[in-house]
Amino acid sequence: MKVTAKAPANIAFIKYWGKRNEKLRLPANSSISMNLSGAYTITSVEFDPGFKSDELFWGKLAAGEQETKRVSTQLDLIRGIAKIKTYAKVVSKNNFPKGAGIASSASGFAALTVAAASAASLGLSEKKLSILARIGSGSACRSIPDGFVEWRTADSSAQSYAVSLHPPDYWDICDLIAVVGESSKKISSTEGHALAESSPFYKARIMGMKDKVKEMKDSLRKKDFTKFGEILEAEAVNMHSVMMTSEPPLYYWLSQTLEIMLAITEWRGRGLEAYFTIDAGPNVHVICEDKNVIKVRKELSKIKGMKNIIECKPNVGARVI
Ligand code: 2P0
Repeated sequence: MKVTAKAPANIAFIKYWGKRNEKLRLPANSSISMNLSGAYTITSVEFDPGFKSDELFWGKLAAGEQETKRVSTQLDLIRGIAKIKTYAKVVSKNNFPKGAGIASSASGFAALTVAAASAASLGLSEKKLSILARIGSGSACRSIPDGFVEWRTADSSAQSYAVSLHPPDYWDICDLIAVVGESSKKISSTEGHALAESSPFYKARIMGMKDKVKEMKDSLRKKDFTKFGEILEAEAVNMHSVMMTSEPPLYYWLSQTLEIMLAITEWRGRGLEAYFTIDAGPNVHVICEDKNVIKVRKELSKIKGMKNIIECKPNVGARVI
């Protein structure tokens, strides 16, 4: 049976960086994110008794051995639950650059999990799908539920999954992704997570996380955009401080990244309210209220080296299409 699913990338407001269990991808702390309308993966999975092995394609292009192996491991989880041994052909497409810090593994593993579970005729709950997606790639569990999402940390796999805090139409905010670098990162997020503990700042980061998650949830509940933005920026810089001080250090920013961060601060000084956050890459997610999208876009397009601006509204989670 062949099934196609679509899953959004998500932007973390409170980040996942560091794991308490690497194999199960149990995060060191809870995280909060928003699913994105403008950045998604569409994946089809076809199980066929005639196939001799799992095959993965990026559109028409056959994927490399390592990527195919990671996808096969995820399919094994689904096959284990469905009690089948059938191999699959997987065809996946993103509408945005892969591996450049725009959460392609999140949308990718969420779409793969939903498509494969459905193709194997498993009627799994959102919770179960989120747990399975998490084992494929941590941040993928947040691309399963709708809208604004919390992924809870826990000691056991069965307790660590993502839930929707608010639906997509809850808040009229927008994420303008300022794309300044499109090349794949040299050190994967999985490798990066493993380095987090080597930073002298990591312990302090984790100690403050519970309060920060609570404050972020409060600001969402109150729709307090200023408070939300302050927490958002401080959190992004906090995570990147850990990245830059790990051994070896991870520098994800380009000169344009800092240029945009400084520009946003300057806009606020003259009354245009927007805030930044940055994942494991050089691209800057600029969050503003809908009423300011046109102005923010105009300011962003003045910045040299801007390759693309991807406009994203809050979105639903992964779905069979
Ligand atoms: C996040 N990132 O919360 C953080 C912010 C990047 C920076 O989750 O090893 O690809 O597959 O579980 O999910 C990127 O890490 O790592 C990530 P794995 P993942 O969105």
